[in-house]
Amino acid sequence: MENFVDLRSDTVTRPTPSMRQAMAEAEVGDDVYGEDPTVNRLEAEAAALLGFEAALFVPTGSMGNEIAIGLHTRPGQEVLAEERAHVIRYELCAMAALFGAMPKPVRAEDGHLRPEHVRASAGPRPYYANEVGLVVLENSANLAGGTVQAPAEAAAVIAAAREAGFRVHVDGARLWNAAVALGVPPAELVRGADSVMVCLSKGLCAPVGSLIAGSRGFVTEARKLRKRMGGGMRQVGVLAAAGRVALLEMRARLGDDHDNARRLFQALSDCPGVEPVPPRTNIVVARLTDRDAPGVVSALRDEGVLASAMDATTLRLVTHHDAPRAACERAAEALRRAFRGPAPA
Ligand code: TLP
Repeated sequence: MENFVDLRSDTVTRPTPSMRQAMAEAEVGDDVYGEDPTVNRLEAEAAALLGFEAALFVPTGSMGNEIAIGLHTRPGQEVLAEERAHVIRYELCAMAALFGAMPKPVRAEDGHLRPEHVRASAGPRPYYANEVGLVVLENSANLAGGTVQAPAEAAAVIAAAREAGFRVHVDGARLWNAAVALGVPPAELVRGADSVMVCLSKGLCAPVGSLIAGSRGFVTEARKLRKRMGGGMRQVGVLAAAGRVALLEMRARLGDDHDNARRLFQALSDCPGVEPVPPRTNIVVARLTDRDAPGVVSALRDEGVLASAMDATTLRLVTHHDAPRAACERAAEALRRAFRGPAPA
């Protein structure tokens, strides 16, 4: 993939030189015994940054989301989320397969649930009607085009969920991008929620790792469930060291990725048959009106650009640290070339 501009995802980012150095020098211990000082530091720093009592290092964002779902629901309950949410589309039905929970997908054009979506599932109901246990918010909302939910909007939907007696988990895989785009501290986006999952291994470039944060009691239970799922790790300070660099050094530059996403949006806006969503963060999603997305992905590949087809008609490009301005400008030119000429019949 060396000669390609790889815009499939920000998950393709590689650890930076300072991460590799921190990894080589990391102080470690057995984290199942709670004795890895680097992990303990990372967890404390993340909890403080997110405004929660405690946090837990987990191998992946998916495991973090599923641990939260497992702890916040009982078997037979529903999980209310926007229909394109990662927990609904990309976690292999883990909530059902592992915890007996059923997704309750609802559509919100910009990917963000509103209080009315929550209220529609609340209130008195006969004992034989399905019951929601948990609301999952996603900020930024990946498949909606990296859209962001501002603090007041998040607070309103969280308050509605509280009033209805539902728990709230935030999938903040890219909470950092949302916070930078909105110019607010990350904690303001999750205030009042029961838990949040954040990723270190996407735009922040760490090789591995996510965190879930919540109350001390939640994190105690999360630690047990992580172990039950086979996620108890030993001298994992080697990875947490890269995660600390991610948290401390890599958030400040995310605005560059957002600028580059706007450049790609401009290029796509000039292309026939393409309806891109104006990006607020590092994700550009476009609906294709007269071509199929896999065909466009392969035409772009021939031009040296890697993109993703999220479904038959949705193209996604994600900007990140390893695709700097010049690479994104090349990609913008490639987009213009790929869409030139008539659409295939
Ligand atoms: N998203 C990946 C793919 O799985 C789609 C990507 O390329 O965007 N929540 C959100 C909102 C995510 O976008 C992702 C990864 C996850 C959770 C899961 O994180 P991992 O891959 O660490 O399990």
